[in-house]
Amino acid sequence: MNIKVNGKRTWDELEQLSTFSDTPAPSVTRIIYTENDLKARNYFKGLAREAGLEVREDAIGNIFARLNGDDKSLPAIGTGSHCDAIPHAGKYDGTVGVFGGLEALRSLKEGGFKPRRPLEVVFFTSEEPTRFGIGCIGSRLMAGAITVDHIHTLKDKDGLSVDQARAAAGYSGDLSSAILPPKYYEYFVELHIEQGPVLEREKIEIGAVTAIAAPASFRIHFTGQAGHAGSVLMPQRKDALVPAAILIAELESLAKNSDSPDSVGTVGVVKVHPGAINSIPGKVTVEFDIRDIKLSTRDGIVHEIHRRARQLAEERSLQVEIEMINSDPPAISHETILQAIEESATLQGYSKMRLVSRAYHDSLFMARIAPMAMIFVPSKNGYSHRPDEYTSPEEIERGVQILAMTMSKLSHA
Ligand code: HGY
Ligand code: MN
Ligand code: MN
Repeated sequence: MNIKVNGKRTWDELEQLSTFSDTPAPSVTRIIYTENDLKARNYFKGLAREAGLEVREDAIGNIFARLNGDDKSLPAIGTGSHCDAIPHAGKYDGTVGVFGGLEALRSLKEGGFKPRRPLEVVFFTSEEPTRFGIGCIGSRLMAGAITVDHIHTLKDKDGLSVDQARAAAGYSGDLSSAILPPKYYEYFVELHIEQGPVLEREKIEIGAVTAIAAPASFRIHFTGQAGHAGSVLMPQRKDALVPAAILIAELESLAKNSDSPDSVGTVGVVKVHPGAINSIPGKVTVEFDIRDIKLSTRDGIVHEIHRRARQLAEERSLQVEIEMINSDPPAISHETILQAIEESATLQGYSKMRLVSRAYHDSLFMARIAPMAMIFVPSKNGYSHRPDEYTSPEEIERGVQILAMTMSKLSHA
C-alpha cells in the first residue's frame, strides 16, 4: 500500500491547537486540566471521532484513539505524546506526536490500510512537571511506574490535589483502573521534535532514537534564620540562600566535568522566604534536575549534591531536608522498531541517523511495558521550551510519514 500522509492538515491542526494557550502567540502555555488543556483535549477527541477512530479516556485523563485491526484482541501498536506545555513554551513539543499520530492513523485508514494489530494514538496526561512537580504522571500510571497513593499526595502551588483537579476537569474513577494490563502494546513508537541541535547540525531529516536519558529531580530545603539585612552582622548570620548558591555553582561544575558528555544539571526554581531585598533569607527551596544517559554518572552527581548539601548545612548550622521527586532509569530502544524506522526512511529517500534523547518523554515509561523507540524531527537551532521553538511543515510531514509507515510495518510484524 502506498501510504501518503497529509502534512498540511496536521500543520493546520497544530496551528489551531496553539491558540489554546494562557500566553499570547508565539508562546504556548497549556497547563494540565486548565481551560486551554481541556480545549486541546476536546479538539483532539473531535478530530479523532471525525476520523472514525474509537476514542476512550482513563481516570486520569489519558485519551486513547484506536484504529481496530483484523483481530481486536491482539496487543496494539501504540504511539502518542503530550499537549501540555510549560509556561512560555513553543507549539511543537509533544503536540507533533499527538496530532502526528492522529494523522498517521487517519491517513492509513483513508488509504484503506487494514492493520492486523490495532493502531492506537495516546494523548498523555501531564507529561510536563509544571503543575504537580513530577513529569509523565499519565504514562507513569499506565506503566505502573508510580503508585496511586503517591499520586494522591501530589498537590499544585495552590494546594489543589491531582484528584481535585482531575475531578474539576471531568475525570473520575479509581486511578488503578488506568494501569494497563500486561501486553497491552506489542510495540510503542513516539514521534517528537528533537529539542536539540544534532539533526539540524548534521542536516539529517529523520532521527531514530536509541535511548532516552535518565532523569532525576529533587528539592533541597534549607532553613536558617531570617533577619534584618542591616543590623545582623555577618558572623551572626544563618543565611539559607548562600549554601543554595554554592550548590548551584557546584552542580554546573559536576555536570561539566563528569565522565560523560551527556551529563546535564539544571536549577530552574529557587524559592526564597521572606523574599525581601533587605531581609536575610530564612527559608530556601531549590529544585534540581539532573540527567545522563549513563545511570551511574547521573547518580554520582545526585549523591554528591546531597552530600554537599548536608555538609554545608552542618558548617553553617542550618537545617536541611532533601526531598526526592523522581529518579528514573534510562530507556533503551528496541532494534525491531529502529530498523522499521530506518527502512521506512530509506524507502522515502529521507536521510536518517541514530541519536539519543536528552529530554525525557512518555516513551520513557512506555518502555517499561512494551518494546519502544522514538522518531525525531529537527528543531531549528535546537531550541525548545521557548516561544521560538520551530519545526517546519515539511519536517513534520516527513516525521508523520515515517511514523505511519513504521506503524503499518509493525502492525503486521
Ligand atoms: O523535561 C523534559 O525533558 C520534558 O520536556 N518534559
Ligand atoms: Mn517538554
Ligand atoms: Mn515533550
